[in-house]
Amino acid sequence: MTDYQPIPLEGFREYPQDEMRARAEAFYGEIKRRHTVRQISGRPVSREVIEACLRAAGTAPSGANHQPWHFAVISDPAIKGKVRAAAEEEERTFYAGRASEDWLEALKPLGTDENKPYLEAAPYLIAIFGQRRGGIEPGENVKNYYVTESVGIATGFLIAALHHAGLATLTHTPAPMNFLTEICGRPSTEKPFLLLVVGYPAEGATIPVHATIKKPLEQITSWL
Ligand code: IYR
Repeated sequence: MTDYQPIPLEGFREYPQDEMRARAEAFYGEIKRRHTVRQISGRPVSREVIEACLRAAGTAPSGANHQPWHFAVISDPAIKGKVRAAAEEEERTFYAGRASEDWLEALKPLGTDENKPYLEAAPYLIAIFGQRRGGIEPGENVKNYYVTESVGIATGFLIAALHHAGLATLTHTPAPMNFLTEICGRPSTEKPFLLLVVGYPAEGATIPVHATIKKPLEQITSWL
């Protein structure tokens, strides 16, 4: 690892107060239109757009800047089919009894079940992995830190970037997700974090009313 070497901060932009306020409100206005979409169309999406969004995700802060993430981008219909089959198998046991009564109760307003047609319909599935070991340089094998936090933040960036580009996403977390390691050919030092389904919303796509309820500021903050 190289020693500390400072260079000037160049990208930072300061805005006049009015503009700062307007930008903050504008961002909120845009991000609040994001919703998880469970009806995804098969309409193709350009790979360049996905690449740009992944580059944005890759700028996320991470423990010791090790960037402990891997994004396996699946567009091959045969692989999507395998993912769907494996995910639905897990989900069948989940909905048939592995999930607690409380959990199933909590899911009712979402209207989900064990059928996951979007795993085949969507143009892209992005399987996101956290790397327990790695480092920055290719081939490095040092310990990574705050892996879950880092991958979570990068995933947040990715979801925001895709929404900003005009695409819908669905965060899918079949439990357990170990089948993703094998299907994507990832090493056992990586842990599947989440499967992101990406595409355009299907014609007439709906969302649950439940999803529109966002806690007001007073409920999610305290100012000390
Ligand atoms: N993985 C299941 C169940 C599920 C769990 C939660 I927590 C959700 O917010 C949504 C679904 C499924 O995908 O159906």
